[in-house]
Amino acid sequence: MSRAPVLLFACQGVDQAAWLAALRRADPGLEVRVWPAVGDPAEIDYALLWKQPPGLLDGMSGLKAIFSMGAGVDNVLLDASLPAHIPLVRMVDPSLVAGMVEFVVMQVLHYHRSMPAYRQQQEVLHWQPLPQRLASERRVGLLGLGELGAASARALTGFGFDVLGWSRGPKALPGVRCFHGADGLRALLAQTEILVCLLPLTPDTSGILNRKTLSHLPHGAYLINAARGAHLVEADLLPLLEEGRLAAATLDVFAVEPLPADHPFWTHPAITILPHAAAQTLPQTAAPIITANIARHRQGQGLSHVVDRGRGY
Ligand code: NDP
Ligand code: OXD
Repeated sequence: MSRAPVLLFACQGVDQAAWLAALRRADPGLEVRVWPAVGDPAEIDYALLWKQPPGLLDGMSGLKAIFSMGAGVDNVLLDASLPAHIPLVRMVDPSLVAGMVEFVVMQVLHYHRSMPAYRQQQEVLHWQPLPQRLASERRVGLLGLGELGAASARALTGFGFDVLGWSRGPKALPGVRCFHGADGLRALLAQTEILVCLLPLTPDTSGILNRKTLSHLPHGAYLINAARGAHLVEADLLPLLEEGRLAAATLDVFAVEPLPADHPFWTHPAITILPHAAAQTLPQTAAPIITANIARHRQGQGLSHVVDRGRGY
């Protein structure tokens, strides 16, 4: 490729100006075209996608790699016409990982230190210290031990929590009780007081947070879903809260986003809602990661963080 490489930018719901400036800063030699101003489709070498319209890459005969702006590629893969032979690269960015670790630690501490109960007491002007538990006496279960799950596990063990983790294959992480497979999931859930979902959304994990699985949790457990809305069977959540199986839930992601105004989750006192903001891909750190990967590819080296299409993550 002797001409400047061309990157197609087709990302919805992001700060486009900030991204274009960051990509320009990261590699002034990269030509960035913003969809739908594609020009000659055959000239597109790389595509950066997020919630792109289906069929967008049709006719891009020179395409060499597809980049997902997010760590999760489920929305990019929704496009059935996405060329299967072109490598799909997901976002792995230490800043994104740090953002998720902050979020997980914040929410775990919120429940561990009884903040919902103190809030309720404040509302009725009630002054009453509640029993305080040691972190080592609190069992936190992480579903997913990848980039985000493993880093969250490390941070939580640093606080002294009793951390359990679940992955697809067997894993060994210092200070973490690791489980895998269907039996492993049941064993983890039975011991988990605060459950954090950091799984990719695949056919195997869709709906994994449902009445049957969550009923393995001890009474009064907490749920934090920072992965994808479709991991949770939403209709099962309210009964689980009413029965007390779950004491509260923090949800960052939803089956339909933005969460519709009439959705019952908005006003439920035991549900904390965030607008898919647990950890954002920031252009100032992510753009150089993408351009460095493109540069490596142009030098004939392999791309980093290519998705295994068979596994779906
Ligand atoms: P990784 O691919 O690094 O890790 C995925 C983990 O999930 C791995 O440990 C993997 O197991 C495990 N896993 C996958 N499938 C299964 C299964 N069927 N059973 C058990 N374990 C399974 O992903 P990341 O950590 O980078 O990201 C995880 C997800 O977080 C993303 O896919 C995205 O959906 C979500 N996310 C949400 C954000 C937000 O703001 N809310 C921001 C960024 C990401 P194994 O190790 O054995 O392969
Ligand atoms: C991601 C996300 O997958 O922001 O990176 O959800």
